[in-house]
Amino acid sequence: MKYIQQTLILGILVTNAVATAGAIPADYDGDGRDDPVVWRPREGNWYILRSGGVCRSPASPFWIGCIRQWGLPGDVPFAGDFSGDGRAGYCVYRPHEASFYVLSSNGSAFYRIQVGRVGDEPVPADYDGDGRTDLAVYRASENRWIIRQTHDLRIRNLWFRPATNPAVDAIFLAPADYDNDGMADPAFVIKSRHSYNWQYRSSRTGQRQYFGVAGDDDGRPVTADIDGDGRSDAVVWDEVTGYWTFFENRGPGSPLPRELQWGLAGDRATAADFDGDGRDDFAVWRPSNGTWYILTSSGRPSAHAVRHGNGWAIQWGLSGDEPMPHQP
Ligand SMILES: [Ca+2]
Ligand SMILES: [Ca+2]
Ligand SMILES: [Ca+2]
Ligand SMILES: [Ca+2]
Repeated sequence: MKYIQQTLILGILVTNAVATAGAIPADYDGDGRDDPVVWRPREGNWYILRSGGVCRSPASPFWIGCIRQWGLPGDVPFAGDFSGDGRAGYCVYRPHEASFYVLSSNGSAFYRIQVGRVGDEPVPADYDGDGRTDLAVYRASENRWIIRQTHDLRIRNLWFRPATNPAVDAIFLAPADYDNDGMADPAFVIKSRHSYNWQYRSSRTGQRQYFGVAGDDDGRPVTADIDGDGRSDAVVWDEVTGYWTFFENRGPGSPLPRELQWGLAGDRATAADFDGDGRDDFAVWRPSNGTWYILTSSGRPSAHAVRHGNGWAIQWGLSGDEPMPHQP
């Protein structure tokens, strides 16, 4: 019996190491590969296309995937690992209550927690680096990040504002781990005059750091670690041309930005590690046909998918759904 328990513990550790490789926890069935998910606002249902594992409570089998109800119309769904077991759980933010509703992946914990006040913006991520997603909001009027740390259940306030210029077109909130210390860093993406400038507050040094890419006017940032080095990278998807522009954030000596085309106007872009090789894969979800188009970094197929150009396609979802992981 002792031997079996040790094996199980090792199994969990291995799963953790793989499942947390992507920038956002999104492996619901715990097989080390992230799972395409759509959230249906009118039902509050999560539809999980499980990549290999089984549907474990609190989710139930649904066709080739799993289903779980969590949330109401008007909520904003977030992926995250709330129990630290390497499996993604269920979280929605309800703006008019300034509250998060969380259901952990094993169903053992469900709770509502208010963080900040109405008008704040939700920015959940693992800021204290304990492997569990911390509920957090950003209050723009005070440049304040309000973080409920999971390791001690205390509120931590951080002041970090975007450094802007008069030409700024848009500011996106983009917390992720950019310096590879295991702790998410408060971050913004500043869009101005064909450039996308990432600015983050390093959790290692407390200093503001910058990197970015050039791009067209119709871009949206995507949170992704595309080379799997533990540092989130600069990724922009152009909503008109379907071009991805990406820069591997490796500090001094980083390679030049590159681009490739994947997706069409009207698609929704996201990224996760669908093939489980530790690198996030570019993906678009097409509302008109509910189909995921996934360009896996290994070239191997994502679960249940059929060949589509250089990548893979799988129908999962209906028009009006929200593809997950949620992006800035
Ligand atoms: Ca999976
Ligand atoms: Ca945490
Ligand atoms: Ca960090
Ligand atoms: Ca991958």
